[in-house]
Amino acid sequence: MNRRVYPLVLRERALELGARTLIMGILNVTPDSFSDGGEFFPVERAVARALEIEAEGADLLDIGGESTRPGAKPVPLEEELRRVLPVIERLQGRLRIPISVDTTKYEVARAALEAGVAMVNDVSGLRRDERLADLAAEFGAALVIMHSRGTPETMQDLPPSPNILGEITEHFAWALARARARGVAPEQIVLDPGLGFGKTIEDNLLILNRLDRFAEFGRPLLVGPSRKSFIGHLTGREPRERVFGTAAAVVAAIFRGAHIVRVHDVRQMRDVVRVADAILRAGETEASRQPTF
Ligand code: HH2
Repeated sequence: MNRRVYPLVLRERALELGARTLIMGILNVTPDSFSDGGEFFPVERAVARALEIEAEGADLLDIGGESTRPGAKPVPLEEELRRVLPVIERLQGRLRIPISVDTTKYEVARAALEAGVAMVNDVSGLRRDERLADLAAEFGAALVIMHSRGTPETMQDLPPSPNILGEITEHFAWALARARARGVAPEQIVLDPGLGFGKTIEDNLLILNRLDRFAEFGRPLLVGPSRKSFIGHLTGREPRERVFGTAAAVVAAIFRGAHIVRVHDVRQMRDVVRVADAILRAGETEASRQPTF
């Protein structure tokens, strides 16, 4: 399979997505995240982990202050700001890789952009507040539009979707139109089917298996399988023990066209991605050697 190459604009930078898989390293500055809860909560530890994530080979750093694990309670605005802003501010000028803020709140996204982040990762995919698109347009920042069923608080109580791929496709079409209407250029947008967000185990597996169908939107794809519960279900392992399961999902995603993988275990996934990318490229070279008739 040939992965399509796209430019991605992140404020003053432009990245070429698709020639190799980019790694987005996760930094959860929360006391209750599902897989690394509390570990990086104090500011100093969060900053140290951010620098380590870059050193381990991440291409992007995603900082979040609100846990989105199933059943998580929403975090008040002031608290979310108190968690993420000092970390973003302390990282200015200390990281070479672009920073993304994982938030659904307008005020948090604005403050993070003013502090220098280059990307807004909206797990509500503009459903919570379309003004996140206005911010992406105003700052020229990249915008991740993710699909979620319900909110983290409610998503496990929803009945399963009768057609998860159709539901995601419909959401992408809607959100892309909303983003365009609010002045966001296509080159600023990344799409993410939102593994684990109100999806059944079978849904998550199907999304990975059919990821290539979302190529129809002509935008790069981000996938976040890292340590998620469908991997726990298949392996019987606790979140921190899901590194090999995550690796399998990362390779599958790459072979179905993922441009960015969002992971906790950056050091390990760097090797996984390198090998998978090399195999993918070998396939492409082989295809280009075929005689044409
Ligand atoms: N998953 C989580 C959070 N943010 N953003 C994108 N774009 N895609 C994802 O799949 C995604 C995301 C949930 O994982 P994690 O950050 O590890 O946990 P928590 O939300 O509990 O902090």
